[in-house]
Amino acid sequence: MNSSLLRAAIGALLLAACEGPTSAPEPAKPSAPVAAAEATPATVEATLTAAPAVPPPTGRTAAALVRVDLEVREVTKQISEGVDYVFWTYGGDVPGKFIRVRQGDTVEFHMKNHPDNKMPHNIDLHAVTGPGGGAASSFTAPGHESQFTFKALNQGLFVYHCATAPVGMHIANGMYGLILVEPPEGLEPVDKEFYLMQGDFYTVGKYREKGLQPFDMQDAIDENPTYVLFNGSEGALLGDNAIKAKVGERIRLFIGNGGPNLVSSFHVIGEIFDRVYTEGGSRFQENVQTTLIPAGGSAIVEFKAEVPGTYPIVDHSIFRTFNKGALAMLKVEGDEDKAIYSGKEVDSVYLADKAEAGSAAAVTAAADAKAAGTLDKAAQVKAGEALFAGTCSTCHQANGMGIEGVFPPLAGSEVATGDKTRVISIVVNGLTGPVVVNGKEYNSTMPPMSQLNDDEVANILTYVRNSLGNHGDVVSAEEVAAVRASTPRPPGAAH
Ligand code: HEC
Ligand SMILES: [Cu+2]
Repeated sequence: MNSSLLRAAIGALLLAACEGPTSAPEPAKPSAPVAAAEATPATVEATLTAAPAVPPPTGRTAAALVRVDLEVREVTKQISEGVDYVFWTYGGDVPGKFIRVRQGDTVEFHMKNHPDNKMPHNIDLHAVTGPGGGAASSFTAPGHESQFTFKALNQGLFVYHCATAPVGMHIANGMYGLILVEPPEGLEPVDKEFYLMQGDFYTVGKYREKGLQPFDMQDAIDENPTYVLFNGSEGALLGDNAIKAKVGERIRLFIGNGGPNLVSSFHVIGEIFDRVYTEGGSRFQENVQTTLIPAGGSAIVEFKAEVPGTYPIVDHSIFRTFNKGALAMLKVEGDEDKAIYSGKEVDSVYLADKAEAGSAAAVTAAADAKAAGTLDKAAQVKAGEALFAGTCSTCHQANGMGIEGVFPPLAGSEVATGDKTRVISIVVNGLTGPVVVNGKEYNSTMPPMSQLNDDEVANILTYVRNSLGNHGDVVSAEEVAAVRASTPRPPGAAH
């Protein structure tokens, strides 16, 4: 089954359902006597949405009794292309369902723990005033349901999360979400609202190492994540899943940080936040570039889309974006405004290997074929081409011709097509000093590319040896692993 396709389809459906302009709270109907409504508040079922969709405004001017039904599911899903992880979720996805209520509402909370689950779970909502935020009252064994009630005393954007021991592990597996308590008068209407939540993940395998990856407790204790992600999967908000808006629209992002460990330096490349409700509170700061979101905290950011283009959404602790997956995209469509921006697209600089549409699919196809034992040269070349575009092409150029006197060509290069061990070693360990390529001398430095995993190096080199005018053989991940194990990395290189 193609889970990313399914995901995209579900995302599109949800988005379509909630994309309309949000409306101001409707005035109370004259036929509803206010005094009576206060005595016995109306009972309403909360509309819950999966990210990036946000439920519509409550539209109410009086308190209500709001029923929330949330089911915990332990599910195996994709964390990165070709990489699976067992997530523990509120409602089937990471982050959990978005809950929207109004200040003064009484919330009747029902939590189910699906019978197929293995673990007990509970919920601590930061919007609750009371011991444990509901944690003790909501402790639920698999196949059971529990219920508790709280009054939403304070307005704001609050995180909720599991607080069952080991707490860090439950959160690291994706057990968090957001609950918005609207002010009595509602939030100012905007054109688009989206739900994003950052989290850090810890796997036994390296970043993008394929297959089902177990949780790594030691890395979690050391606060050394393998992945830092928006909405629980690398690519959850990339390509076709990007959030979308039109020029002129006002956009509101509800952003949470589930942690468990890292604080987020939340930033949208190419935008300035007109308003930030820092830490999800009721006051806003204006004209902000980057806002800090604590683990177990949130922010509401608002801005207007003035110029069309693709806007990368990142954690500006930037290695997390390029090497751990903390990247989402906002696509803005509409007319250029050359007075604000000249119009030259610079997306590829920031999007690296995500710039090429469909590139990830080729990498997954190769990973699937490898797992099935049917990997062939053609699949490796395809995957390698996509990966080459995101790493090697910066210097050796997309056509592999290099730049004379600076970066040697890989096309027609004897080194690139020669001894396998040597060329693998150049990629994982780098190269410094004079080399002669196609009769021209180069004397520079290529940094080690050892952050790439064995599959990635194998596919890139198979591509290099079989295209760009070269005709050669296949390089396997096992051959890369052998060279990695038997050669020393220069100081400072990734392991
Ligand atoms: C930051 C720029 C840069 C990047 C990125 C880069 N290289 Fe290089 N590469 C160089 C330079 C510079 C040299 C020549 C080094 C010297 O003068 O000793 C080189 C040399 C080489 C050589 C040996 C010379 C030849 O052309 O046969 C190979 C093979 C090679 N690179 C492959 C790759 C591959 C594959 C990647 C992507 C995984 C890559 N390089 C990424 C800059 C880069
Ligand atoms: Cu839990």
